[in-house]
Amino acid sequence: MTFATVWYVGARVNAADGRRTNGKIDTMLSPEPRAARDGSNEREPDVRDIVDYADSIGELARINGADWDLEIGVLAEVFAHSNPGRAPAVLFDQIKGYPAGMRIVSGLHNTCRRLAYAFGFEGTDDPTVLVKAYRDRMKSNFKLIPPVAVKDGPLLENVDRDDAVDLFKFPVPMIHEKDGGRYIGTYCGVIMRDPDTGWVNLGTYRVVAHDRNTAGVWISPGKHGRLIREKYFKKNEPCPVVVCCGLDPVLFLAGSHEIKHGVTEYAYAGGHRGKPYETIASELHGLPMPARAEIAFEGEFLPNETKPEGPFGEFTGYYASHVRDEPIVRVRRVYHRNDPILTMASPMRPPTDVSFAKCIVQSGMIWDEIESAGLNGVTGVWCHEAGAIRMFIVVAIEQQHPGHAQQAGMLVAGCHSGNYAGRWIVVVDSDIDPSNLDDVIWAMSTRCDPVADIEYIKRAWSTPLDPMLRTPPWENTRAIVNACRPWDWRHEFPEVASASPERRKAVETKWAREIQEATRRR
Ligand SMILES: Cc1cc2nc3c(=O)[nH]c(=O)nc-3n(C[C@H](O)[C@H](O)[C@H](O)COP(=O)(O)O)c2cc1C
Ligand SMILES: [Mn+2]
Repeated sequence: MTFATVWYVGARVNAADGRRTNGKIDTMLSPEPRAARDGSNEREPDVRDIVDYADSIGELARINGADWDLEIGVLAEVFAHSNPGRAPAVLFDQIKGYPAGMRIVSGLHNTCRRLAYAFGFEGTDDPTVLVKAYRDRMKSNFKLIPPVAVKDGPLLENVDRDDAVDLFKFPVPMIHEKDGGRYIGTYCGVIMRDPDTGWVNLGTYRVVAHDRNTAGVWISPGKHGRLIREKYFKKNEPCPVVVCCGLDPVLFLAGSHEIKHGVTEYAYAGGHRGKPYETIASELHGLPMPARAEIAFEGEFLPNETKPEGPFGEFTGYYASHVRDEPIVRVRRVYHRNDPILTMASPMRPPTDVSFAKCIVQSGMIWDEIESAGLNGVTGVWCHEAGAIRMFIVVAIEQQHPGHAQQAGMLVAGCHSGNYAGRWIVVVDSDIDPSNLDDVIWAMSTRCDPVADIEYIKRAWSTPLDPMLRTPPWENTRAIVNACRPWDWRHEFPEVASASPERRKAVETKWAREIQEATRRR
C-alpha cells in the first residue's frame, strides 16, 4: 500500500472552525459559473478533472493494492471519519484481482474546495460562504440548461453487449461485513424516462450487482424513479433503465437531491455548469448517458421478477430496511471509458464520504425554497452531518413579526428539499450560527421552553430506512423547535454577556500578537 500524497489538516472545529461571525456571512463569492466569467474551462469537469484538481491542491490520497472485499469500503470509512469535511478524496488502484487502471474513488467532492471547484465557484474553506453562494446563484441568474445529444464521447471507448456483459469486470466493492452483496451503484445516477411525458429522471438509488448481468435497485416510495417504474409495471411492461456509476459530483448531487418532479437533473446540473451536459443515447432504449461518464450499464427492470435485496448500510447509519424482494434489472449493455473509475459513496454512520458536501447543497436548496415561498429574514440554514443531513436542520432568522419563527420552521419541514425523512427542525435567531452546534445547543438550552416551543407535524413523508419505523405506512413525526427569543418579550430578554463588536475589535487589535501566539494550532 502506498500513499503518494499524504494529506492532513488538524482536527476540524465543526463547520464554524473557530470563526465567530455572529451568524453573519462576511465573504461573498460570485454566483456566476467560473467558465462563464473567464471563458476558461472549455468543457465541464468530469471525474478525472476533479481527481486531478484534488491532487493539485494536496487533497488526494492514493491507495494501491487494497482488496475490493471489505478493505476499500472500510478504508473509505476510516478516511471519512478521520477528518470529517476535510478528508482527502481517496483513489484506489491496483485493486486485488483486477488489472491496474480499474479504479475506485471515494469522497470525490467532500470538502469545500473540491465542491466549490465542481460547482464552478471560487475556492473557499467556509461552508456557510458556499451555502450563500449557492443561494445567490439560484436567486440571481440560475437557469435550467437542458442537455444536448452528441454522437460520441469517452464513455463509448468500450461497449460490451449481451453475453459479454459482466458487472464484475469492475472491482465492485463489498463494503461492510453485514451487507447483502457487492454494490456497484452508490455514487450513481439511475436514469429512466417517464413513458407519458418523456421526462428523463436521474436519481441516486443504491444498486447491487446480483450476478454478472443482473442488478437490483432499491428506490424509496415516492421517489421519482419509483413513480416512473410503477407506470411501466402497471402496464406489465419492462422499464428501460441506465445506471451510471462513474459520474461527476454536480450530476451526482443533482441525482441525490430533491430536484422538482418533471425537471430533468441534467438541466439542473447544466444550469450550475452554465452550459449543457453532453449526452449520448444508449443503444437499446435511447436513454441519455453523460458522454464523459466513467461507467454506465443498460437494461430493463422486469415487471414480475424480483430478488432479495439488502441489507445495505443506509444514510442514517443503520441497516433499517433489512432484506426484501425488489425488482431486478436484466443488464444487456455495459459502456465504459478506458481505465474507468467507479465512483463510490460508502454508507456508514455519519459523517460519511459525501455528507459534508451534501449538507452544503441541501442547506442551499432549502434556503432557496423557503425564500421562494416568500419567507423573509433568513440569515442562515444548515443541515447537520450528525443528523444524517436530513434529520437535524437549523434555520436562522431575523425575527420580524409574531409567528415568524413558526412560519420558518413549517416551511423548512414542508418544502420539497426539507420534507423527506426529516425529524428535527430548529429555528434560531440571527446571532446564532446555524452550522455551529455550540451556538445551536446554547439557543435550545436558553431560549426555548420545551412545552411551549416545540410543535409536531404528524404523518410526514419518511421511508423504510427510518430506523424508528418498523411497518408501513412510512410516515413519521417532525418536531419544530422554536429556539428564538420569545417574540412578545424579546426586548426584555436578558442581554448576552459579551463584549460589543467595537470593544472586542479594539482589544483584539491591541493584543493581536499575544492572541495569535496563544491560539496558534499546535
Ligand atoms: C449516497 C446516496 C445513496 C442514496 N441511496 C438511495 C437509495 O438507495 N434509495 C433511495 O430511494 N434514495 C437514495 N438516496 C436519496 C435519493 O438520491 C434522493 O432522495 C433523490 O432525491 C432521489 O432522486 P429523485 O428525487 O429523482 O427520486 C441516496 C442518496 C445518496 C446521497
Ligand atoms: Mn428527480
